[in-house]
Amino acid sequence: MRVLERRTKLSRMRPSPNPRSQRTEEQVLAANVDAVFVVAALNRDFNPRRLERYLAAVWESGARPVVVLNKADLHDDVPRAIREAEALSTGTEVITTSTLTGEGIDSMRARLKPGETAVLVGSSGVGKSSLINCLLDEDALAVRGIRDDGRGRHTTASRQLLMLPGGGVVIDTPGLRELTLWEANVGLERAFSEVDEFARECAFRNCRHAGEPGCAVREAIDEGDLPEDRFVSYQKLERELAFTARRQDKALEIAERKRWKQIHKQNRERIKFRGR
Ligand SMILES: Nc1nc2c(ncn2[C@@H]2O[C@H](COP(=O)(O)OP(=O)(O)OP(=O)(O)O)[C@@H](O)[C@H]2O)c(=O)[nH]1
Ligand SMILES: [Mg+2]
Ligand SMILES: [Zn+2]
Repeated sequence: MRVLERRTKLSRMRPSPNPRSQRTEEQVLAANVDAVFVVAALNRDFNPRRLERYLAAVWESGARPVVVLNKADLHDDVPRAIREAEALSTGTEVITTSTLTGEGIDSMRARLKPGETAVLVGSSGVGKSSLINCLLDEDALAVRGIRDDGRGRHTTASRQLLMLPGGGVVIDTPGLRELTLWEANVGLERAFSEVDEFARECAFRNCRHAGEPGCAVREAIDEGDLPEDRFVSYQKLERELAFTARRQDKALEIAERKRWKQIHKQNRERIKFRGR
């Protein structure tokens, strides 16, 4: 049997409880998965900017993203919610689910082929564990109690891997409070492919889209072809990535300096030893 190599890696910057002592470190959220279900809840907590951020990270990972809008039973205009989410999810499938009514569970199953692995990611309380229980058709995972308003609490404490009756594997993860991109050059381009397409039409190759003549991005915004907040969001993530990259370089530099100090120290000791 030939084992096909699967290499995907979903990462974020490791968050630190104390921002001042923040170490610049990668945290791998899932490795070698085929699909990532990005779960959001269709209630007041729905945050379009957060969804874009997740999608950039997933595209970068090499796995295919699927947007799952859960708690569809709580939304009074689901088609509109789908349209809005689709506008933020270029190239990504968007499905709606409800663990209460069972809506969309089959389409979620259909997104996972036998033998494939999928991970569910998203904020705490969006219903990741509840969705997996529905996929399994049994209450295998603990979910947050109805009476619990869940402020700041995480029900799932660690990753769990479960086999689906259909042959796939799903991984439940604890809810994420934040997702700072670690690296997402390809990811950002794919998650914002329409911005990228406009940018290709700019007169200058290194256009910053900040008022240069012949800027196709600005033109698209003025014409209403590109929502301004979508572009603002793209730029924000671009800046964030540049900032992280500088910190990564800095962290490398510090590690390198430490290494050289060590080498110099050893050399000095060797010289001292020889001198005796
Ligand atoms: N109305 C409604 N409530 C839901 C739905 N799915 C889940 N819930 C409720 O949402 C709450 C949170 O669900 P969980 O499955 O524990 O959420 P989670 O994403 O696993 O949360 P963490 O483990 O903390 O990351 C529970 O009270 C669920 O009963 C849904 O489709 N509709
Ligand atoms: Mg959970
Ligand atoms: Zn431009």
